[in-house]
Amino acid sequence: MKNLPLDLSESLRKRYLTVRNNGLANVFKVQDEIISSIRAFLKNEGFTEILAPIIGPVTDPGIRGAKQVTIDYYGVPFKVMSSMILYKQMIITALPKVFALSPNIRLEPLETVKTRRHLTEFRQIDLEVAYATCDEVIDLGERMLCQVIADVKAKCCKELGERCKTLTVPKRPFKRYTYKEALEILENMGMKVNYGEEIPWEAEEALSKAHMEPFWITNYPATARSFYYMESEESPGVLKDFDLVYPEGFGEAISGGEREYRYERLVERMRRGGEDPSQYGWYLDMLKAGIPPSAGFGIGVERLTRFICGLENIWDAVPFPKVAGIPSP
Ligand code: ASN
Repeated sequence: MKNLPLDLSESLRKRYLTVRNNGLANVFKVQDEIISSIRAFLKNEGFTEILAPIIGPVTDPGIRGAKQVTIDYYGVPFKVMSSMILYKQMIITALPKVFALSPNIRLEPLETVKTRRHLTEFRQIDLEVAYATCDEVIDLGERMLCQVIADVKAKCCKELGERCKTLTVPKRPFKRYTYKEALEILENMGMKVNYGEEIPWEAEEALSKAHMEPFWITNYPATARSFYYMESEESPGVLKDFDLVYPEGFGEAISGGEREYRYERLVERMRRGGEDPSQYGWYLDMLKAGIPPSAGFGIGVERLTRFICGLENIWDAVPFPKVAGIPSP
């Protein structure tokens, strides 16, 4: 890991000066095209864009060591959304294909500054499809990423500069590894990860560096992920879920999967994962009332921008960056 610039805190706190750097204006123009391209792609696929929630009684607990933010909502503790996953399961009862540009807050541990790909305030394009399988949304994710890269190359080559030459539209289908296979590759690279744990950031970055095209890691163990991913019937303890990892060291792009939608199974998963079901009032009431199965994913907008623009640091992929521990505007 390279050393961070000593003046990172200073330069983020003085964003009103550093935001004028020429390079950043180009990044934000590319970002504008990325968002337009995704919207056009998803509308063409029959998706409806909805407005994302910002606060609510509960939010996504599966945020890898980050802390949730709680606010006082008229005497009731409310969470600021860490992801809108629970709400996606609600809205697909009304609309079968939805997406939102969803703002999320996660108070990441201080050491995430060093990964150069963590922000405490970020946005994801979060989508969900009723009755879909993992394979279907994986296929959608591949086509979406290829379309966005093609559109950006066609429309923003000037803003991309040198990166326009090295950025290529990936070949489909992307490579797929199971979590177990990813652990074997890592072991051969001299990085041991114990089965059942989340793949640490450094290991994921090393795996990403060893690839020149994006690739999927599927079927994480239930112990590493949250209760809302569907467990495989054939291999209990293994999830029907996936991450997409960018190549060239850029790391995680997408997380998603098929959802557990059956009340009893979900409560059992919560208990196994150490979650207190009584904290999930409306969500469990909704499952009791009945919702359809679904699958979906979220793709981080700033990370996609970082990858497409070939940026070293995620804080250059957002106008008003919030990085762990730095109280910037
Ligand atoms: N957006 C992800 C999903 O759809 C969840 C997350 O952000 N943790 O599964």
